[in-house]
Amino acid sequence: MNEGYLRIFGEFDVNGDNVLTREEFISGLDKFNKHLQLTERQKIKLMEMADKDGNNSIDFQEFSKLLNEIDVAEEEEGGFGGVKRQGFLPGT
Ligand SMILES: [Ca+2]
Ligand SMILES: [Ca+2]
Repeated sequence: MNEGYLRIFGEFDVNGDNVLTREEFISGLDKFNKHLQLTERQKIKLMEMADKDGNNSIDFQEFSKLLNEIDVAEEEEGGFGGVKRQGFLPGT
């Protein structure tokens, strides 16, 4: 269990039911968007990346997988390279 991821998940999960709806995910991203500068399209793409089983909601398992993928993608693409450094993800 990654406590840092759990903390971020909690920030996204406004109503505390341990599942992120599409709305919670998108508005969660918006909270950090001043750093990330994601377009609407990128946000939807992230949502689709995160939602592995395609049920339009994101549970913690899916969420932490997404964060792992972002970690991995950091070096390859550089697109989310600033995510961790700018405080979106806590230091591990
Ligand atoms: Ca929720
Ligand atoms: Ca899902």
